[in-house]
Amino acid sequence: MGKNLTYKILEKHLVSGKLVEGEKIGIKIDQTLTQDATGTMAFLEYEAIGASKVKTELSVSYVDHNMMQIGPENQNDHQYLQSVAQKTGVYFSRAGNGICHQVHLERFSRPGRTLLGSDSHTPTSGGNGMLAIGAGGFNVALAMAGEPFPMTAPKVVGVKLTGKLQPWVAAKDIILRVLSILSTKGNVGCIVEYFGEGVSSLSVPERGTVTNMGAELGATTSIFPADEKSKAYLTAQGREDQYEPASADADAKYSHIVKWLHPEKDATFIENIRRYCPGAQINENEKNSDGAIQVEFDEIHIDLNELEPLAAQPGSPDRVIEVRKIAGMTVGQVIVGSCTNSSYHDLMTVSTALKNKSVHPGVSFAIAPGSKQVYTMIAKNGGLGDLIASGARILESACGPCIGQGQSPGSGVVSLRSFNRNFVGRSGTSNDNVYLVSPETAAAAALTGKITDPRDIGEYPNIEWPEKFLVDDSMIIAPKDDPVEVIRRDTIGSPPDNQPLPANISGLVLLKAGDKVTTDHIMPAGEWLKYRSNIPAYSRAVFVNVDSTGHERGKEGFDAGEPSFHDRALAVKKTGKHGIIVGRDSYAQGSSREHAAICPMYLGVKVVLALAIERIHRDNLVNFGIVPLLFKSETDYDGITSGDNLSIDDIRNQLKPGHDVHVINPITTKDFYASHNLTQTEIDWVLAGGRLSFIAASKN
Ligand code: MIC
Ligand code: SF4
Repeated sequence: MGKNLTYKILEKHLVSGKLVEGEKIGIKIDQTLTQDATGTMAFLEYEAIGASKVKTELSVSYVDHNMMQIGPENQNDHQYLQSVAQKTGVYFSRAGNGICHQVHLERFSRPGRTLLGSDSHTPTSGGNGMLAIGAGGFNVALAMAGEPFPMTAPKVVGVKLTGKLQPWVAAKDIILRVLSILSTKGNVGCIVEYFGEGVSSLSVPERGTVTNMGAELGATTSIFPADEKSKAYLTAQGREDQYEPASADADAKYSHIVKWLHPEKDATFIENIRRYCPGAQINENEKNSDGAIQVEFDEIHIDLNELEPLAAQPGSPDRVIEVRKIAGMTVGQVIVGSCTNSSYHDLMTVSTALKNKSVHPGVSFAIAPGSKQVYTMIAKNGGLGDLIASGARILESACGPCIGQGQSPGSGVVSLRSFNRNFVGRSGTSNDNVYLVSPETAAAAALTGKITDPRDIGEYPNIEWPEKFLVDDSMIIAPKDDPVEVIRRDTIGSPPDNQPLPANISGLVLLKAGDKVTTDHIMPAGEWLKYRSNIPAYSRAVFVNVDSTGHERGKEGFDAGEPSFHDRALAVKKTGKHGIIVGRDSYAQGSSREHAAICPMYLGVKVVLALAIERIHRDNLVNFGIVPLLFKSETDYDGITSGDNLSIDDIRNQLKPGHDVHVINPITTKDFYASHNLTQTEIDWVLAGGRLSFIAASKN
């Protein structure tokens, strides 16, 4: 039986374990990337474990998130990162050089290699045949120190592409279609692999858009083969010597996927599985205790000829709808940028569509090119001038509005963005209304002031890819061998510190949240982002926009009068009790930010209990000594109320691989068993109070 590309790359990088679906394995990491918002903590941790020069083939530290510089914090972080990169043998991409994923794809991605990045959109480089995985900063610090990356040998979801994208239909529409089938839930432990003749019509940056937003599926990563298109891309980047073909065998097998979906709540996903997965079985009679039915399929098939412009409606990237079905809605803001869609092709398509025309008077239209390379090229060829002439607001090459760093929309204003996430409030406006669309659909709305199917605005620009990109790496500083003094100013804190797990948990439920809590809910970015290198300061932001019953600020039921999570948690900590967070399905989806574990840890949280916890967050909890427990049924979740006391007696001995943990509510005397999927090694880390404490204890 032939092998898929994922398993071929894993096989070459396997350091420990058996390469069998579901088994725990360790893989060698060839490259790492960090960005400034997660990187300061990652480098503080790297220093704390006593590592010196990195052991990877290549590690790059980017500055792209914390760019506003209101107060001294951001530049203090930048200078710390630049100096520590020099000291540790890491390349440093300066502020202004572009968004980490776009720059990494352009300048460093290599087919067949592995990449670990402290950012959930690291899979962007999967567009160039890499196995590129997002992780918490501590895992990346360990990879820089030469440690293998622990993961579960994945299920591989095969997505077969046929045909060719039609005018005005874009790569963004491919990934939105995939999200409309797989949803953001239930894909933990999967890698999505694209194959089929339709792949060859897509350029590497287009593939990068698809693998980038694959992060929204909650999958480990997504990957395309490396082929003639990859060779042409690397040649145009002056890196033809780094090309190697990488693809699945012709008779490769993909995994059999089984999902549990709710017949009513998940009706659209079930319908799309029926439509796009040949031979799918919808086992209506196979119901679990929560009323979900079993859905099985082998491959997803998407005919690019038939694809049409799509949009993700506000709240979640999987609320996908055809653009024509929402056409006519008044739009107040349009932004093209972010690591998903800010390539040369994206910007030139928009610029050509807007050439000699004016942005609609009701629309605030902004662009943020993904890299200095893209920016310089559109500046030199006149594309930027056309955008300025049309009325576009020009932003710097950085994450910017994607993470609530400026351009927050007005209350309830419809904002169309070429980004990858539209969680409520992420834009910086609590009652925002953000739709995720392709740059093509964004351009159409910028012109008409309404959601518009781009196929209705006229001739398609058909931008040619350049034979040579403008290569100028002067903003990437190579590490030096000379001794370097690390610049550590007063706003830079210390790496997190924790105590061993107590003998008994005597806890209080600080928050009972519902489904799909994102890391943006746990640790908001926006105005708080500048505190990433200072845990006490940043911990004031934990769940700051959510009340104890999980209601979001700006939504009905939100109790603005109750003390903040931070204050409630510290009050509980003072009494000697432990904090517990309760979540439902898909807890902590989204970003890789390990602060969503570190700051709750700092506030005394010892246990997170949920129906399902997303992969990166689960690993972050373990790394920082918080026990990730799983409800075995919705009834147990339903039985808990915010403010409940929960005890776990003798937790240190109860935690054994494959053994359930007994949770007691001493007041209602309701008790239940919760499961976990920790290995013995992970249990040892949790018992020590996290990996930093574990490493420190093993040195003594
Ligand atoms: C995001 O898109 O949410 C971020 C900001 O890039 C995060 C990383 C972070 O929180 O710093 C991510 O995707 O991992
Ligand atoms: Fe930056 Fe947004 Fe991409 Fe995250 S998703 S790396 S914030 S552009």
